Amino acid sequence: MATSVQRASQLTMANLKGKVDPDWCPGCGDFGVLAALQKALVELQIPPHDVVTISGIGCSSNLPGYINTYGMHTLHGRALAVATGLKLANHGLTVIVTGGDGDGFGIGGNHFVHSMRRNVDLLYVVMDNQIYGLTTGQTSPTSRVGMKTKSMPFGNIEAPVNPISLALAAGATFVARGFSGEQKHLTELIKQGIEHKGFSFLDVFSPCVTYNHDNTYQWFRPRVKKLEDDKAYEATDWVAAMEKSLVWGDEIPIGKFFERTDLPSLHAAEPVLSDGALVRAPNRVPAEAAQGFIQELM
Ligand SMILES: Cc1ncc(C[n+]2csc(CCOP(=O)(O)OP(=O)(O)O)c2C)c(N)n1
Ligand code: SF4
Ligand SMILES: [Mg+2]
Repeated sequence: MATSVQRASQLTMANLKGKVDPDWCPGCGDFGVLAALQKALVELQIPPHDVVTISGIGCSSNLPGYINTYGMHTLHGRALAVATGLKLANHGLTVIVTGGDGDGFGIGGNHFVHSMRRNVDLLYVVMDNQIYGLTTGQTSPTSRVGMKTKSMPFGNIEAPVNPISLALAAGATFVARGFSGEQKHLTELIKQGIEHKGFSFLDVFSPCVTYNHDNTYQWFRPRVKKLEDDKAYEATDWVAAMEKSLVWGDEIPIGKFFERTDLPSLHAAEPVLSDGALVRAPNRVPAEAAQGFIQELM
């Protein structure tokens, strides 16, 4: 039985509450993602000072302000680049990147592909609402063909990105899909993604109740089917995962599509980091030279 001292040091949901409350629209799917992320950190008992939450720009990208961890709200589409630098500087930290479909698959598409190819050890959670929410309802890279938005009032004419197929093709070593309306399931996927050593990609259906009237909770609920309920499905089979990633319609799979654990993450493959985290390494630049650099940048 835990003593009162042990209990006091236990991480709780209250410890992870941010200094400001979310200003998301009532009913926004992002509330469910934030709650699942906090729950996952509590269940894994990872202290807030060991976690950094990094985002780009968008409604979803406001998340780091609403959780009590270290955090950075960076530029539109640039969160993964910042997160890669951070992980290489201090690989002891748990790095979680959050953002939207526009942020991650549009303007940030290049970083998305290359971070997966490099197997950077972080969890990337995309709150995929198939629309640009923050900028009040334009077509995004995951909007369905025919969807009418402010930027395409006669209907979207562009084929959407399939984030799961793209992640598999780019070499992500953990690929999953969740739904904000399936809290327990989502929490489990986040936990697995955090614990995976390498790039974990988690695409989450997170309905925008204000601007996307096509892909609503009511639309998703009868369609989402958990991969875990299919006992024959093996998440170690890349070809099977690729086939599953193409399933979309009356049935939409959620859950873990794929995981492999045989590849080193970027920091583990980097010989310079084999002696420990860069931030703890002795400074190899002579003091005078360092002063020179600092002066130049001032
Ligand atoms: C370089 C740059 N281009 C465009 C914008 C405008 N902008 C801000 S958020 C956003 C899209 C947001 O959509 P998404 O990433 O899907 O996030 P959501 O708001 O839906 O959560 C855009 C185009 C910007 N802030 N910076
Ligand atoms: S506009 Fe959409 S994505 Fe943004 S907070 Fe409102 S419901 Fe959420
Ligand atoms: Mg969006």
